Amino acid sequence: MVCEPLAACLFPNIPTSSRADDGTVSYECAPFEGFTTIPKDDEITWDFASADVTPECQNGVHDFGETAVDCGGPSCPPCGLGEFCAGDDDSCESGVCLEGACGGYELPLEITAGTAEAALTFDVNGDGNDDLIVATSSPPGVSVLNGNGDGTFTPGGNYPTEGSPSGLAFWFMGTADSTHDILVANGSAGTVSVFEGSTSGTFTSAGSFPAGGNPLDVVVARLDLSDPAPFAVTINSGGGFSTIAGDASTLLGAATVTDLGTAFTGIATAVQVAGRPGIALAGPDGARVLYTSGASGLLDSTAMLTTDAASSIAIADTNGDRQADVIVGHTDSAKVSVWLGDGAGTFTMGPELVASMAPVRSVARHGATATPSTLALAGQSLTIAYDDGRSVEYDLGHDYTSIARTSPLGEGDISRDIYVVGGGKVAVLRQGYVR
Ligand SMILES: [Ca+2]
Ligand SMILES: [Ca+2]
Ligand SMILES: [Ca+2]
Repeated sequence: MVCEPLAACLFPNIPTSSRADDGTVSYECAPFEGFTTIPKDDEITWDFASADVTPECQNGVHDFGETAVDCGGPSCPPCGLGEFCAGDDDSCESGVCLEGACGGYELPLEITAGTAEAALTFDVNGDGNDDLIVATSSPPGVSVLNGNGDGTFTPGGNYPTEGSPSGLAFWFMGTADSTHDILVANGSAGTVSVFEGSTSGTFTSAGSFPAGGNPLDVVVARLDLSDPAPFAVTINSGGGFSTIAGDASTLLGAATVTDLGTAFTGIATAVQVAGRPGIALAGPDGARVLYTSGASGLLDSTAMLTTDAASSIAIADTNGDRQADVIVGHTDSAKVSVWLGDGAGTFTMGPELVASMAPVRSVARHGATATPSTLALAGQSLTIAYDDGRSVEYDLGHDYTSIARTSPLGEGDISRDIYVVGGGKVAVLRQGYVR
């Protein structure tokens, strides 16, 4: 096989012809070379002199029309999750071939991360690789893990906080530089910490502010249409939620507590109703959207979505009509419900996605792939429900509690990979072979 001078090697570098009768295997580029964008101009034929095997499904050789070694193709058993499938659904046990991999992702890669409770992911140091910001409960603080680009991470900085950190958010409207600042919900300490990012990937504490309760999670929202200043919004373990006004660089310290008589467990932001901002809340009484009806009122209108007990909530436009929809994870059943917004405050029930047999713990939207999907974490599995109707379930082997936020606006992931966190671990599901 001659690699044309202007053609880059493809990844994975699979053989371009099946094993010939004389025991040779031809590759597009040198085997084991891996991905490169450098053009090749030499014909390379690797001679496996001792290779005297009959093409078949179980010979350890990629032959016989298989899509990966000993699986896929017209004659061999389908391939497992994460194996190469060449765009052929029928070559996958899961029935889903996306981005070149069965299921669309490689098998989950587990990272032990102290007492990790929550995580954000973005490229904090600008090297092009996702990094992880992990909230740890013991000792209370935030740890940075710098991604190496291959699913592994190198420890970065550690930044102490207080209490029992359990939620993280991007403070995306923070300082005027292009770095991402972060907020930490410090649980039992009753505070929210602010950390200012830098282009080198380090953070500086910008103070700790009373939350008006013990915050489980925090989001950042621009709530007042007449004022661009952001607010931190927390859900509190004792019930209700708090809003803390901020300015261009940090929080201002005065929390306003709203007690709706229920203890919310999930919060999401960036709902727009009639062009006005809002938040979405999930709890044992169901899921609702709170939004601002007037130019200057704060969250004075409510749209109830469902009274079924809900654990988690996410916001994204799931049907492409440019109106925010709400994704709800349920606790009494293993379902995920989608509520389609009309942009004027009415949400109608859309598709229902069954996640697994266990209560749903966390939902998220993942939009950074060719086929967008809705993610649901339930029991020890992550279900990826693609918009084209296909879905696939990954066994994670651990009770993860949440899907890491990757988008400052909370409008669906901007990272190609998927991160789940909880109980001292982080797992990375790396996107298939399109890299
Ligand atoms: Ca084979
Ligand atoms: Ca990075
Ligand atoms: Ca929509």
